[in-house]
Amino acid sequence: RPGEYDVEVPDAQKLVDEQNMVDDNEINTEKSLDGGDAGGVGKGPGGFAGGGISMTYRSTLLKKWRSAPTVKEEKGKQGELGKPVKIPPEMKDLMKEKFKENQFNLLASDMISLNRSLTDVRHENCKKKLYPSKLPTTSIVIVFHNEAWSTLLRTVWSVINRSPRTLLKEIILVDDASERDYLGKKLEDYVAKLPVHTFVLRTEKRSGLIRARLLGAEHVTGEVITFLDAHCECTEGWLEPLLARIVQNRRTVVCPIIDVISDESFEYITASDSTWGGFNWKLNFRWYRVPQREMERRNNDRTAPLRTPTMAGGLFSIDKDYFYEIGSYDEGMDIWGGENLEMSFRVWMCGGVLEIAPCSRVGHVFRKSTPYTFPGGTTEIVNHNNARLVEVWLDDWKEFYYSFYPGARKAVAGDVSDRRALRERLQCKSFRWYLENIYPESLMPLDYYYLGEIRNAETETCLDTMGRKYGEKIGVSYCHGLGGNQVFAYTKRQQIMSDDLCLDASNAMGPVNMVRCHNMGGNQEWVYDAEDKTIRHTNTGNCLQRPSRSDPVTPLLRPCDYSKGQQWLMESKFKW
Ligand code: LR7
Ligand code: MN
Repeated sequence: RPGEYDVEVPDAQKLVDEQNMVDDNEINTEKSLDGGDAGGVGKGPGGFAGGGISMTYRSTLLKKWRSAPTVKEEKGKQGELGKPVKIPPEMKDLMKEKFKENQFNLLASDMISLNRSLTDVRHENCKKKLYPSKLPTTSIVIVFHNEAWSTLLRTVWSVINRSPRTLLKEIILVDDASERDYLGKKLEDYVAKLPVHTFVLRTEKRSGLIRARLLGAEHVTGEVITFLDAHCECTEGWLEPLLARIVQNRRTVVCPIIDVISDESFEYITASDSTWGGFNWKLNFRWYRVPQREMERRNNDRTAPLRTPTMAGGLFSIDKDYFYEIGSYDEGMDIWGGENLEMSFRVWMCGGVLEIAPCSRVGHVFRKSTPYTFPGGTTEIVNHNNARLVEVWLDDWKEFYYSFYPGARKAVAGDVSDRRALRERLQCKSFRWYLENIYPESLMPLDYYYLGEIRNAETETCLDTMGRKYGEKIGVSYCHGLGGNQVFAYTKRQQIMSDDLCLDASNAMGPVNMVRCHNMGGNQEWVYDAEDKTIRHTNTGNCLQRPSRSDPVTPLLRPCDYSKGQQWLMESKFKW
């Protein structure tokens, strides 16, 4: 594929693989990692090519870091080997009560050892891999607000137990104005006794996870910063693959595969190794299947690092100096949300690489709702963060977000001039470049003719997804001019799409359904004729027509007759 991202970044892993046959613990390879880091991908800003970590750790031996699991099963304990906790029937009421505290099964979590054993969930080939015998040190930064004791400390213990001690500089806990006693002096006393230097920092007032992480980062003395959420469990061999990628190219921001710790049973459930990060029009982070082209780029090696368009946000390693060079975080973002996509776009657009290292696996407790408050309102805060994100990074594509949420247009992004100056200073590429080179599969189409409501000339009603789901019929309703379900893009690929849904017809007489866009034409190809205003379905040759009187909410597909009921206006009339 074209694009600068095909500049060679020789893969250390390949060298490592070649050595896999050798049974020695430490192997001198003449090839080593030298020349491996041609300054990363493309000519990044600041001319740091080969500097920093990559320079220091070049030309190094490879070794197999560890083989035996470091935590043994504790017989008779619940949750060992990552198994689900079974709550006795008489405790179900207590369980429900405690669930509310953190929006996960706290009772279950409290029953599990802080040192619980886990099975080695890695791909077999991961266990054999060799990594540079010298890796940079890392500091772990964990921010939290009102986290439960057992999940927080299990995160800490899993780091201590499963990271090579020589690589662990310190563990920094940042308390973001929690209101729970046990997170005060008790926590400080506890961590003071840990075998790895661990300390607690506190924000003066509730700052949100972004500013809390910035505070933690200021105190990092290791060469790499590794961020984790406060309810994670690191598994065997999680750290080496992350650090090794940074050695390879210091502009790599690298994430583990994030496995699932059940919020109900605390069972450790492995996640797919074939998903990567994307996002939708609403700017929600979402997992999607890795496309074939990326599988091929990796020679179908499921253990090879995966270039992902976006990251989930909570779990990643980054070279400390690079973290600041690339603009750390947007301090104007509050509480939660937006920073993950902001960093993803920034890293890619400004010369870095964002990866998932599939040999690194860390569990995370996924919750169905947030347990904590959003001072100022959840929607307001998330809209504010997203407004900052789109105003700085999305260029014209910010309209996709705003068209979905016209209300968000008013969300005060505040002053983003510093962030725009950063983008300028780093000479970052455009969002178009990102879509073309990094994320052609994006739901935000690269080229489109129209974005807005689609109104029938006769009935004056508008196409409307009616909030329906995959496979259901498209509807029409009173044109409210408020975006959301009445916003469609007419793309250069001749799709009529709303977020991930495309208008689709498999029969000449309909129905017209909303089906997940496949970008392959076929039943999802429509031609809009700006002259006669028809929307003609290519495969069947029929035209989209207003609903009949008997079913006034369902548009039809009928032979084209150029009547008024087959005329559709693509002229936005939004109330913003
Ligand atoms: O005001 C706050 N102050 C905090 O310190 C709010 C939160 N926090 C802490 C919180 O205690 C936790 O340790 O910040 C951490 C992340 O908050 P979560 O666990 O409520 O977030 P999440 O797991 O629901 O959300 C994901 O998206 C967030 C967007 O802002 C962050 O990037 C999270 O780190 C991120 N989590 C992950 O990437 C784990 C995998 C989830 C997925 C997909
Ligand atoms: Mn989390």
